[in-house]
Amino acid sequence: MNKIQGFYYVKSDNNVYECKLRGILKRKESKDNCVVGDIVEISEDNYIINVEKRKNIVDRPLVANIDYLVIQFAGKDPDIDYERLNILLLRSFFYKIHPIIIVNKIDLLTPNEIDELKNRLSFLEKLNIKYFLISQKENIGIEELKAFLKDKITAFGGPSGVGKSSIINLLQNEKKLETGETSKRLKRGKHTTKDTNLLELIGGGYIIDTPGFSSIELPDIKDAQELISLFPEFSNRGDCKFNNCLHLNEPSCAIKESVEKGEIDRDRYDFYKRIYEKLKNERWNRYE
Ligand SMILES: Nc1nc2c(ncn2[C@@H]2O[C@H](COP(=O)(O)OP(=O)(O)OP(=O)(O)O)[C@@H](O)[C@H]2O)c(=O)[nH]1
Ligand SMILES: [Mg+2]
Ligand SMILES: [Zn+2]
Repeated sequence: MNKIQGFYYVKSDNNVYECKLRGILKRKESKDNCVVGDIVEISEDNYIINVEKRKNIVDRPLVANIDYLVIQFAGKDPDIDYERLNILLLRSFFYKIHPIIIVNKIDLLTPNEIDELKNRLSFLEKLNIKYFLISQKENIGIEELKAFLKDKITAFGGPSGVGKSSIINLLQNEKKLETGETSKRLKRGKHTTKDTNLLELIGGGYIIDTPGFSSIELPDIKDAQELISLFPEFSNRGDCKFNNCLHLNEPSCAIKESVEKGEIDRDRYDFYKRIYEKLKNERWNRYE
């Protein structure tokens, strides 16, 4: 479903229907009663009569039911920032968007460096997160990526200069995005994508290229238990001695034991502790 000036464009099979919103759905006077990405039911006379429950929704751009968040990095130039990768993962779990990792520019890596990279990324397999090692420049892994994103709504995020616009240009032909040289000295891209884009994929599906998905601001996590829930590898680990265990210094902690046994990645656990400290100091303690 797409919305342009009061009309809603509903795609069904291979047809697009120009629709209006049934009065009862407008009742709320709210801008999010029917948004891009919604799955809707339409009547014979082209009214939207029902909006299905959403699996997620984001604002700026206002889009619902995003299937994947691609978190993109480059193998080199710039190097992968793992802290940033973990923050983007945290954000995708918070917004309930399934994350996918892309490492682009693997043409710049030696076979040894590719092996090291796979090693560093192995924690993703434990989280059931798929990753793609690709090169836009040498056309490596692009077809597999295309097949994976077909018919899905995919948002792209990641630091500047990793080749997001370059990849997106390969996947869609609606509008070409500006790509820039990565500045050697500063290790960041020169031309930054600033505008909001919702682009149709060549084989079906949509891509969203919006700076918001690259943000590394911590989302509005309200307490420690919510933070813990954003670490999927912490679930189903058996019981800690204390049922409100924060998995920090408590005795008989199932999470710490899993870290010792190598079942939970230590870097991920250390990341958890850093974010816990940060949120505790900067947000949760403020009104105590
Ligand atoms: N070697 C190599 N360079 C690449 C590859 N893909 C993109 N680049 C280069 O990387 C630079 C940055 O690419 P962009 O597509 O502009 O990066 P971006 O992620 O969109 O950057 P922002 O819009 O600033 O967020 C450009 O000079 C590209 O030519 C690749 O696979 N290999
Ligand atoms: Mg760009
Ligand atoms: Zn514990």
